[in-house]
Amino acid sequence: MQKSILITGGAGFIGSHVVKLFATKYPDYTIVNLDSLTYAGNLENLKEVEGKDNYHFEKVDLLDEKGLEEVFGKYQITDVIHLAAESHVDRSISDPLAFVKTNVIGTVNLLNAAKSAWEELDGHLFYHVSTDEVYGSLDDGGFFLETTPYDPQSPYSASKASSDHFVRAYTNTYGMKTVISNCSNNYGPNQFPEKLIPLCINNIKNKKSLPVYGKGENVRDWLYVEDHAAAIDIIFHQGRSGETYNIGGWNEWKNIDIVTLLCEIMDRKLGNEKGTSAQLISFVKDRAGHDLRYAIDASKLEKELGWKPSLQFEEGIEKTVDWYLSNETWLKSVTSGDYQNYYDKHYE
Ligand code: NAD
Ligand code: TDX
Repeated sequence: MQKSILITGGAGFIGSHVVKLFATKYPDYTIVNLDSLTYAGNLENLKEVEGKDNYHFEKVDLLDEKGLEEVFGKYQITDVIHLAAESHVDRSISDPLAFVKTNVIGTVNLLNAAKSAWEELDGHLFYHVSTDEVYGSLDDGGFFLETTPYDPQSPYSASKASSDHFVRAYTNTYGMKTVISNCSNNYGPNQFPEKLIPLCINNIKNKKSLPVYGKGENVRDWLYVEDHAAAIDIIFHQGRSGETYNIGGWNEWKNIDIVTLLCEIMDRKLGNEKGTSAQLISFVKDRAGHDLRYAIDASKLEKELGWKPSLQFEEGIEKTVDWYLSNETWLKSVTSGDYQNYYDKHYE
């Protein structure tokens, strides 16, 4: 059967890299990007594939059951890669219900649309892209394994954990073929500047303070976004149905060390005197319920499917800074209007 893949959230950060990879690498596949274009969705992220014969965009909300059904019918969708979500932890703290709606109800709507469209469930795959945050916080050392019990701590991670459970329930109850991957923190081009790395790059550029939550001691495991997209490609094609795969970069950093590194890189690139940007660092009120440490053990994916991160962090972060510095129009457009309101309310 000719593949016609529905990629949800394809106008967002990670989704746009997945859409670009699939539409370019697999010209025989039909790629349908379904996205409601929230504040985080931006068709500018997809300029490279716009106009390609095998690429289509549908502006549909996951809460619109009829709209989902129509897209499945119109393109005879054979498989789903589901990335659309509300993705920012801080926003989930101020508006948890929005996360229940999109991440939980939206995912169940999508599972239902797939189940009704696929008369025979065999031969179709529903791939759910999830996060390491479902496992909770590693306060006493160790790594997250695929068998680590779920222990979500924020409204965001609780909503993602719930959606993972629904995906598994559709396999167990209805026999739908599904796969889930849980990835660590992504960074790279096109990330919305509410997240730590692009927020700091943008603020250094504009000589604004760099808000570090608490003491900056929290640890995250960072992966370049194209390496995540490459892992999704491998898991989509070779992953075993019903399985979970953890994706991570073996690359743990304390927040304060990342912010300091960004200051050093930006000083060099902007021709500033050493130490200029570090003066912008400001320790602010901690995030409520802030998870201390995430760290992924990605051995299963590496051993079973042969995936490996391709970029060292130092190289990836240079590429990322270069991208933001040379895409000023993109950065300006996403940081105007609503972003300013969000920023002022959240940080001032
Ligand atoms: P993002 O916020 O950049 O993009 C989300 C996209 O989903 C946007 O294009 C938005 O318009 C769309 N969307 C939101 N609500 C929708 C709705 N109701 N209907 C249709 N479209 C909707 O997110 P991201 O950082 O690219 O994350 C993508 C996925 O990967 C998410 O499921 C997230 O949980 C997961 N994830 C992200 C990271 C990370 O570090 N960013 C790490 C692991 C997993
Ligand atoms: O202004 C800030 N100051 C700060 O100290 C922001 C925005 C963040 N932080 C801290 C909080 C975290 O410890 O930096 C760390 C990274 O924060 P985010 O970029 O908001 O990412 P995080 O909360 O770790 O979640 C991300 O990784 C997992 C994504 O947003 C999720 O979608 C993904 O599932």
